[in-house]
Amino acid sequence: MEKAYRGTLLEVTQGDITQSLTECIVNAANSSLLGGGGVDGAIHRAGGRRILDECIRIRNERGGCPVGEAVITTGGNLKAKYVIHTVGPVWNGGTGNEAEKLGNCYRNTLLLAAKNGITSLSFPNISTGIYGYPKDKAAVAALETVIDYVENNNAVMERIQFVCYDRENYDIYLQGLGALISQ
Ligand code: AR6
Repeated sequence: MEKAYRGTLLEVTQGDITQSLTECIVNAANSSLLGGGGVDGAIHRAGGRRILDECIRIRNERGGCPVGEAVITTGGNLKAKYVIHTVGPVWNGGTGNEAEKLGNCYRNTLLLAAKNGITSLSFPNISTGIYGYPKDKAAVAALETVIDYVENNNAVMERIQFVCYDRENYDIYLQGLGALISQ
């Protein structure tokens, strides 16, 4: 599904984000920036050593990446030229400002992308795997934040893709994007 909105093409797809053809893909990392399982593991495996080397350099300079913030590296061997690594919140029943923290991931990623002249990027469904964030609630935070960014930064991004790995997230995003943009 794709929808043009305020000069940006918003897309929902299902698949493996390491295969995305956007200029940048987003990683659901952890604060150590040293890799892990899930989409983080897949990106480091497909992107190779250069991504980890840059992550280690950033970690040495600023001690990792706090929840809600974002850092940028090369895309290494990926088709994407860049990877933006952001750290989602661990779901704690909704008692730890998780929605705000998750929104910060999407907002800070878009701000960092724009600062680097990136015009197309792909997001995974941050925090909805190992970090246990309920998929429907995570999609609301993601979509509302991205749409708010697009409304306030007309046509800065040409294309923003939501790459869903599982069918449940895919269906949630199809429904969510349709509902939010037809309003
Ligand atoms: N392409 C797109 N989406 C994927 C892929 C892929 N190749 N693989 C998994 N997903 P997760 P989190 C989806 O667990 O919850 C790591 O160890 C997955 O189905 O990757 O933010 C990090 O180092 C889910 O919907 O990230 C952290 O320690 C979504 O990506 C921790 O996990 C996010 O799931 C971060 O946990």
